Amino acid sequence: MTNTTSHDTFQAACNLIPGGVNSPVRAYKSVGTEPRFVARAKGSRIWDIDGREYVDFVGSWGPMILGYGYEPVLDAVREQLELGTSFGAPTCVEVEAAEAVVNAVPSVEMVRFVSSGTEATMSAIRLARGYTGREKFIKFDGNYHGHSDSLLVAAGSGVLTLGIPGTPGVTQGAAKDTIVLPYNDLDSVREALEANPEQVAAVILEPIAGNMGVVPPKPGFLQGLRDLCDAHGTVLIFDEVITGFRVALGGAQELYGVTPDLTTLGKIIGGGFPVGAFGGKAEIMRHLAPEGPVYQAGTLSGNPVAMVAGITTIAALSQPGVYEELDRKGKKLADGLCRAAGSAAVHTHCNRVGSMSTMFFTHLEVSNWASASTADTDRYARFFRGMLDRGYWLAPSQFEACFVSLAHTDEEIEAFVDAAGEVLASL
Ligand code: KE4
Repeated sequence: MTNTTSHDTFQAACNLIPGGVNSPVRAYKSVGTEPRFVARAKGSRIWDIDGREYVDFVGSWGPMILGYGYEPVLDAVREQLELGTSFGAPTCVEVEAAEAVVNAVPSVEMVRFVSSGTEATMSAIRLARGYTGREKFIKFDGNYHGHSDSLLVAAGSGVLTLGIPGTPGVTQGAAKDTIVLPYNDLDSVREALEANPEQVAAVILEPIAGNMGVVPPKPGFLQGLRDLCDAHGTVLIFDEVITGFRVALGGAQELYGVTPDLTTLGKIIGGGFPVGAFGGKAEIMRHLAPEGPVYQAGTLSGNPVAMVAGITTIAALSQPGVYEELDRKGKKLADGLCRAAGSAAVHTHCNRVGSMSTMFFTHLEVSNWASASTADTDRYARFFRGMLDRGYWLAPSQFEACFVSLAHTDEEIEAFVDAAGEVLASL
């Protein structure tokens, strides 16, 4: 591989990898420019192969909450590498990682590790179906739970109609049991459960949405779902792949005081290595093979390198004051951005929870997909390109979160806000 520029490498990549990337959002299609290829990262900074330096607010889509190359994580990984990278057999570090998750996340009495968030949510849905003997489940428009077939489903014509395939390759059969409802709309959930008595295995949601941009739950929404699921014998699943260990050590369920039956995790618990997990009530989890009849498996599940990275990351996040500091920095960034947009007379709406936030280019309050989708994505693309040129690495989509890490300094956040003010004024 002799290419030295992002442009040349991208051209070569496009001949070898579909779209030149291994995950679509990385191709920068929605922001109208070519992707920058990363050389390295450290702390809050990331460098591309062209030698350009950026302050990063993507954090590998969430995992890098401590900053890149956090030394204790690197030390733990180096030690494990010498012992072995994968055995396909049980190891003590998997038990230690399970204990760390059980101790931190209120709903989790038992946990199973997998290798991605997609595997975690796919498995949690199967487990809920096996546990209840029911086939339908409810998800919400604008929530993303990875790319398993039954979750790649678009809303049907009416809120009570079953889902339709969200992409070619997903069959009607795979989509027919998925009900897609508006986020933050408790009445639609009540209607769907009453219209499908004793048929709905689960309700799955992002307790704080991150995949339509950041959209917090409306007051009462999460508790309302808890009450409805209790009344209907439906399993409540919080997909905390983003929010787990992000907004609190115990995730959104700790922050809002609502406990689901199952929780899916990923990103942060792998400390940058491929990992996912699903856990919850022991009574439900014990239905999983080999203890119970619901099959689920994985060659690299509980990979020891990912486990030690996760254990070390969770230990660092367990220190006193960590989430207060993340919240302070997240507030500094989001408030600064909103002030800058106001000064530039650009209509935006900012949503934030802790160190995750999104500035939507719309004048509407954003509380679901219908309002999020009114955002001016062309204007976001121009903002993105302006910030990239000024050395700021943002999510290449309006409908993602901006993440602050413990490594970001106040000075970096202030400089970011100043640069944003310049770009916003030029839009
Ligand atoms: P993975 O299979 O990508 O590890 O996780 C899927 C997933 C599940 N649940 C939630 C709430 C998620 O946010 C994700 C994946 N997040 C996206 C970014 N929002 C990953 C980035 C990408 O697709 O490249």
